[in-house]
Parts: sequence; structure tokens; C-alpha cells
Amino acid sequence: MKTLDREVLKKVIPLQDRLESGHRSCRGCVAVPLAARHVLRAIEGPVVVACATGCMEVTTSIYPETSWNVPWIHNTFENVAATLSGVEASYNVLKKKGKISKETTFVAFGGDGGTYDIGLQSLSGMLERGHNILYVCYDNEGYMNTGNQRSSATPQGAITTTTPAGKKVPGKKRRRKDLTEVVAGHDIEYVAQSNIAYQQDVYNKVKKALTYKGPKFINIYAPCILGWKVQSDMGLEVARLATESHFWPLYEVEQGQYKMTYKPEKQASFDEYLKLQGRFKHLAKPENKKLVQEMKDNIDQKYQYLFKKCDCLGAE
Ligand SMILES: Cc1ncc(C[n+]2csc(CCOP(=O)(O)OP(=O)(O)O)c2C)c(N)n1
Ligand code: SF4
Ligand SMILES: [Mg+2]
Repeated sequence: MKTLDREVLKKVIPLQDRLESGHRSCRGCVAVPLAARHVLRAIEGPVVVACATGCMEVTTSIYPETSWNVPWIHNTFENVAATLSGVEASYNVLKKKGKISKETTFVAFGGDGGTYDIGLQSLSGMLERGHNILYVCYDNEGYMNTGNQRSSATPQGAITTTTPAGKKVPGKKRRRKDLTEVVAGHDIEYVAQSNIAYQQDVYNKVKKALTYKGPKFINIYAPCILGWKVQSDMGLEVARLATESHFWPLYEVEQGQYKMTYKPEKQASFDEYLKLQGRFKHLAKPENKKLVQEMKDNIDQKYQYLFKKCDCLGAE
């Protein structure tokens, strides 16, 4: 697991977590608390956080309690980017009038459902209007707080309650949407793909994103123990294998320039990644061999394509 470099650790350990303990995410959940903490640790000074409805929101803010010790705004499933756009615009007006002087960072968190699907329109608007906001998607590949329904981020072959596997259907039929690329198409200053198992990578990307005034987007791979049917101490290992097997490459697009931020020395086994997750259990059956091969071919094809677009000399 890639934790923070020693020098960075010394800096962040004394900091108070901006998402406190005592939240109600599932035992072993690596999606919600780690995504929030890894991101917020990299931000200095005042911060305003907004969450779309999703696990991060419902497990941290059940009335009358909250685990957030920063200004925090609840949103519906679809409009976190729009709400925070309004907050950032008001802040700019108040600053102009001299009523606020502190530099403040605005961070929106949305799950994949709230980002890839139902909040895509408000995200796209926020990016195009140029708000000075960092949008972070914690991608746990499904609608998890409502009981594990598929989203457009759910990978091909995965079982969810709305994509069951049986004699005729092998789990989700369609491939996942590549949202990082969709966002990159908005031609903003900074877009990146990261993974909660690579803490230093998340840290670096947040730091770099915040050097830009304007919209920036980071898509963080964040396994759901419950929905993916993963042993409660294996969430980070599954996340790690996603990147090491080339399924979830770590890269950034800075001012239009693609760069791999981590290049695994040797491609890890995708079968190993599948084996750790109950949602893919049925893929071990002989009749699904062809589908698994198709999934692997797709990973290799996409990785090669991305690699070509990247400045490979910049890879770790
Ligand atoms: C318009 C609307 N449709 C459906 C819902 C119910 N709902 C709330 S959160 C959610 C799924 C959230 O999925 P995601 O954004 O991936 O977050 P996760 O729970 O996986 O963390 C759904 C279906 C809603 N609140 N509003
Ligand atoms: S349902 Fe999944 S993402 Fe949500 S709190 Fe539980 S383990 Fe975490
Ligand atoms: Mg989700």
C-alpha cells in the first residue's frame, strides 16, 4: 500500500481530521472515510464541503449528529455541483464587497451515482461555467447506500441487485462509463484519476489541483465492502489490485497534457482482483470464460490507448 511520504506524514499527523470518527459507515468501509480524509488532509486553510446524497452523506450526518468539523452542506442526489457553484459565487461577491477576506477552498463530494449519472448535468455546468471548485467523485461502482443498484460506473460482469447473474444474464451486460475522459472533454485545467489505496497519489493530486483557480476534478477509486462482497479487511487490497492490474490506471490531465502518475512494474493478475470479490464469483464458471477474456482485452486496449496519450517519461 502506498502511504504518505515521511515528510508529508509529519505534516499531516498533528492535524485534526475534518471528518471525525464516530460516523456510521460499514465496518471496514474504505470508500467513505478514507476518500474524505485523504482529500481534506491535503487542503490548508478554511474549507467548505458539500456532499451529494450517497454513503458519504448518509453515514456522516444523521440528524442531529454530524461527523464534519468544517462548514458542510447537504444536497440532494443530483445537484451538489450546482449548490456549491452558488455558494462559491456568493463568496466571490462577499469578497468583492470586503465582507470576507479569508481564502476558502470549496470541495464537492459525490458518489458515482451522483456524479456519473444523476448529477452529471450539474457537474458539467459547473465545469463549463468555470467555478473555483474541486469536485471529487468517490467511485464505489454502484448505488450503495440504497442497497447496491447498478450505476453507469458498475463494471461489466458485476452482480448488483438490478443486474443479477443467472442462466441468461452474467451480471451487468454493459461496460462502465469512462467519466474521467468525459470530464477531460470539458477542457478544464486539471482532471485526474486516483485510488484510495495510493494515499500519496491522492495527496499530490489534490495539492496540484488546488494550484489552479477554476474547476478541477478527481475521480477516486473507492471499494464498497458490502456491495462488492469483499472481506472487511480487504478493501484496500482490492483497490490496489484494480490499479496494479491496469483496470484503474492512475493518471492526470493537466492543461490538456496526459501523464501517468504511477506505472505498475508488472501487470498484476486481473483474475486475482476478481477472486477477492463476491460480486464476480459467477465469472469463475466455465460458461463465463469468454466474458472474462473480453473484460481483460478491454482493459489492455484502454490501457494501451491511455499510455500512448501520456508522457510516459513522467511515470513513477
Ligand atoms: C432524484 C433521486 N433519485 C433517487 C434518490 C435515492 N438515492 C439517494 S442516494 C442514491 C444512490 C447514491 O449512489 P452514489 O452516488 O453512487 O453514492 P453511494 O451511495 O454509492 O455512496 C439514490 C438512488 C434520490 N435521493 N433522489
Ligand atoms: S455500503 Fe459500502 S460504501 Fe457505503 S458505507 Fe457501507 S461499505 Fe462503505
Ligand atoms: Mg456509489
